Amino acid sequence: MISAERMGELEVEKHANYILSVEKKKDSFESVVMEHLRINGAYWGLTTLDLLGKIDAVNSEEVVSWVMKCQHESGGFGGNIGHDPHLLYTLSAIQILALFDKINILDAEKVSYYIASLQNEDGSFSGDMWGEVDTRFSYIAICSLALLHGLEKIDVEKAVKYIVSCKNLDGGFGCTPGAESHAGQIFCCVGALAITGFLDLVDKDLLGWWLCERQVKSGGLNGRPEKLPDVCYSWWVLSSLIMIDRVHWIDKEKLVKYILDCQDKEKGGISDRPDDAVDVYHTYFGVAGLAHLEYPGLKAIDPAYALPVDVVDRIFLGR
Ligand code: GRG
Repeated sequence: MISAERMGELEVEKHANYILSVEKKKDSFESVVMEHLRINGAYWGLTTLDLLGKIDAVNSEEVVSWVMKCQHESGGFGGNIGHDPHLLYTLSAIQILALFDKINILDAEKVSYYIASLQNEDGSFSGDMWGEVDTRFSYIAICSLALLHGLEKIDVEKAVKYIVSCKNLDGGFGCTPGAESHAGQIFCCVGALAITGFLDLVDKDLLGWWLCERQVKSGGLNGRPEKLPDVCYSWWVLSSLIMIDRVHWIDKEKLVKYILDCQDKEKGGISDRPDDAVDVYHTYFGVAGLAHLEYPGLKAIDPAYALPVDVVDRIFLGR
């Protein structure tokens, strides 16, 4: 493990205060643009606080009661109270409840039925009733149902076949068959295959090579060839590399430095690239990336479920 002194300082207190302040400033630019996906923002912010050891600063009863108000009669969740349900928001709702050990207040049958109803004949998943298909939704359905112990509600074999049909010659995966490989979609496909126990369908050396080539001179990672680095890929790329056992193929020390360079050292928060404006999304994936890099003092995070390891253990091992 690399010592904190050699790596530079993570501004733990400032990042925690930044996350808590975004929630309080309801009229701020960030709060307003996040209004429709508030539940995603809450998952990013709360998971960050948990990784930093600061989740006790939050009133969990208030959060849980708000999350439950975002549930639609179909069983799915909207991004905010009164908004239409979508798989994107349903996973965040389940993850937030998991953080507070409150999954049991859900009617798991109802939520699982909503998710299963979005599986298509070819095994793919639509995000909601309007039908857009994307491997993001395959991951979300599989991850959500696994957390609810309800994977038997879908045709897992067909779901896996569809994901494999999105695999490209470079070893990566895209959002639909034939679509360009992208680190975000690779995370989704590898995560879904990890959760269902089909990682043997990944060409680990070929994909590992493509993923470690995402590291650029500054130490940061991009999401596909010729693109700019972005802190969020510290999550999408590193999680994928960990799941296929190839994380030692990147320069960890340089990536830690890149993430730390993206901090707002005065006001807290992390941005996509050094000196850009911070937001909750990049703060989460920066901190989660550092957790994957074993930065001292952070909780470990599970690369497939995107939840702290102790939360995942509580769900699957009952401890
Ligand atoms: C629980 C962690 C978690 C995820 C839920 C929504 C989801 C499942 C996964 C999203 C995966 C994804 C597609 C991530 C990429 C996001 C991103 C930065 C897209 C930007 O794409 P471009 O083309 O950017 O604008 P580049 O970097 O290619 O220039």
